[in-house]
Amino acid sequence: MQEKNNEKILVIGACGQIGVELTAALRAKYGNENVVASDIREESKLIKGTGPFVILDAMDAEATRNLVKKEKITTIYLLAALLSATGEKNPKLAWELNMGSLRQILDLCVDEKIKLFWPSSIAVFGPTTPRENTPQRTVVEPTTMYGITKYTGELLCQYYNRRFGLDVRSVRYPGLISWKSPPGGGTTDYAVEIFYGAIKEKTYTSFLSENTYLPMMYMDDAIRATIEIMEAPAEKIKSRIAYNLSAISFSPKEIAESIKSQIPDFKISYAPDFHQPIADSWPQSIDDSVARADWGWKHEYDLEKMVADMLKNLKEKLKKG
Ligand code: AKB
Repeated sequence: MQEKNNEKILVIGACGQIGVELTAALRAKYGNENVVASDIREESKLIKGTGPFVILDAMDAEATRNLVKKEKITTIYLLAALLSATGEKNPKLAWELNMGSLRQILDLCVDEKIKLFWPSSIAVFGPTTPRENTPQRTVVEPTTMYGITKYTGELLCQYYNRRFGLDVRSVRYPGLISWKSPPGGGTTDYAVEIFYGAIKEKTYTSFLSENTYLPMMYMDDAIRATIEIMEAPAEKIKSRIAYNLSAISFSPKEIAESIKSQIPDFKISYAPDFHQPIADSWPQSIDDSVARADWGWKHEYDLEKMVADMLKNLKEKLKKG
């Protein structure tokens, strides 16, 4: 159901894995014309024709400011980023894009009194962090450039909130699993690729070893969490450092077994590569009790429910071609 209010939203990075689904969810809620989608890439066919779209480089402060003023934007979701695996291939660009976009948008949001969502990640944690049920507040020494940008970003967001009163909110996404739009450049991407392999070829070679446990979440839960934290009353957002967010934790072997229960002749093999040390530096599971207590976060999808939904929807999508 559409909500009547004066929200005018800008999604930056709207053609990425999260962006296309978040844009669609926000448009369904706030009205198509009230959600401006933007990306440096051409418009994704998944959102084409559903509302306004603008080509925008998230590092271009002047163009962003002009757009925000022209459209009278009240809320920004800044999703443009280089993820962990791509970030290790190009650490300089990861720093420039992830930090450059955030800095300019934080300043813009202060000037124009805009509310901001900026995603963090489990990548803020490192090998010295407790790996199981990682608490909200713990040792944070990331070893990837992506993780370094995410933790620096968290500190910046907290600084802008304390210093300038900016209403900026953030969560630490785990690996996100979705069928509508593919992920790009993450260490957790195997958990999406495996479904394509299972449906198309009944086989998949995992770039992570069989017992590599990582925190994961189905996209439906992630989108709901994003909108819920943004809609929560400000007094409930007690932490302006990103909230731990959790749903499922599994290994390649476990997800393969779950897929096998529906595709019995599916076979998985393992060829760990440069992604493995990144995964090994991250937590295996996350304690998100603070998000649950502060703004009522609750996940809906467990492994079985997620696998069933992925297989059903991805099979239909691939059939349509
Ligand atoms: C990645 O693997 O880089 C991302 C993340 C966990 O933030 N999916």
